[in-house]
Formats: sequence, structure tokens, C-alpha cells
Amino acid sequence: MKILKIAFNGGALTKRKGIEKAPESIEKGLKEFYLNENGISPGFSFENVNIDNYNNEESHNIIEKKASEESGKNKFVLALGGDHSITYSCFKGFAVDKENPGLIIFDAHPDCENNFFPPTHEDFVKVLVRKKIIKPENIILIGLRNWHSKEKEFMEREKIKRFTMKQLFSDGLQESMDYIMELARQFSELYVSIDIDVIDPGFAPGTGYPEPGGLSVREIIYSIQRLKLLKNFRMADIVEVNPDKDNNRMTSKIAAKIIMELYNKNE
Ligand SMILES: [Mn+2]
Repeated sequence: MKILKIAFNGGALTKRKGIEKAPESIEKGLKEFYLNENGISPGFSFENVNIDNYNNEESHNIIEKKASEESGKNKFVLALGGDHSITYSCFKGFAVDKENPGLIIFDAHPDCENNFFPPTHEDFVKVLVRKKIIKPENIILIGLRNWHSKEKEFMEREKIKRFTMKQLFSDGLQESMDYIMELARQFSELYVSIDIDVIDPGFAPGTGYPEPGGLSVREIIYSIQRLKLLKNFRMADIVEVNPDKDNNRMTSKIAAKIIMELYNKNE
């Protein structure tokens, strides 16, 4: 698996300090696993993406170019952030020349607050839609549980698909994933973004905006093990881990575990 280490914190506003340490910390966490739950020993090839945390515009250009090149060369690419704004440039690079790409985002928040450019980690979804980089109906948000009324209006108006924590709990995760798989199969290519704050902070405290009432670690693993069966699933990212806020490195280790389970033997 090709892994791009993107130690970018420039889109995290007041929460930036510490996010830049995540790629190293997660890479270290990966060394503590042997086989994944499919009994496979994954191979990883890491590459540092040279961003500048004091030049957001330039950094986004570098990330976009890298995502485009690497997704053209590899069957599967993982971007390791960094704050959630990297999904903007990663997806933009990934989507080049693709007919009908789709984006699944696991996140406690919808990230549709403002329309800043370059986007921050609070508004990159809105900017992706406004810049017409993706059709809004090809965005699926999973795990939402805290949002502003203006974000709610935007998501409703743009018909962005949503699976809130409340819905996932009442409909059942397995049934919801059946439906999500059906939706995702219709995309020409699939990109999956995982904001670590989708997981309950009781499990994963090392993040900027902890939101109670999230997915358990087993529930995110289950979701990933389902999604990786899709042949059109070509790129993913894991973002918003902050080692400075972590407890016993557990959040980094959970991110590493997710990478283990993302690994597909057909890569
Ligand atoms: Mn979030």
C-alpha cells in the first residue's frame, strides 16, 4: 500500500498544534501489528509529502499534484494527515479525468461551515461543492452528531447524503452499510475520508474536537472491512489525529489499526 505522509496543520485554525506529528506517530503504531484480521501481512511504502505549514495555498497545490500522480500509478493510495483540509486537495487531484467519482466521509461534523479559500478543516466539503469538484449527491457523510443550522441548510439544499449517528443506531450499522455499499457501487471511483473524531472520544481522545456519542472502534473496523470489498475503492485518508492530545498513543494506534484493515490483498 502506498502511503503519503502529509504533516499539514495549516487548515486547522486554532487547533493546529500537534496535528503535524500524526503521520510519524501512526507509522510507529503500524509496527505494532502483525497480520490483519484477514490473516494478511500488509506491505507499506511510505513517502513524505513536502508541505509548508505556513503557506497553505502552495501546500494544497503540492498535495493535489501528488495525489493525482500517485492515484494514477497505484491501485490504492492512502493519505495520512494532517488536518481535514487535505481531503480537499487530495480529492481534487484524485478526481482528475474521472467520470463520476464519489466521496464517503466518516466524521462527527459536516465541515460545511464557511467558504474560505484555501479551505480549512471546517469547510472543505462546502468548497468541494462550490468549486464543482464533486457532484453534491456523490458525497456521503457518516457519523454526524454536531453541526450548525447553516450547515444543515446547506446539506439539505445540496442533497448531500447523510447517515447521522442517531440514524446509524436506530437503523442498525449493518443495514446502513448495506445501503451505503449499494450507493458507493454506482461511483466510477470511490474515495473514503476518515476523520478520527467519528470514533467516540472515549476510545480516541487524541483529536481537536472530541464529540461524545460516536462509533466504537469495532464499528469503524466493520465499516472499513465492508467498504474494502468494493473494486472501485481507490483512495483513502485518515485525518485529525493529534498526538499531543492523546492518551497512551491509543488514537494513533486506532488509526494504524484502520490502515491494517484497509489493506486489500488484491492491491
Ligand atoms: Mn470532524
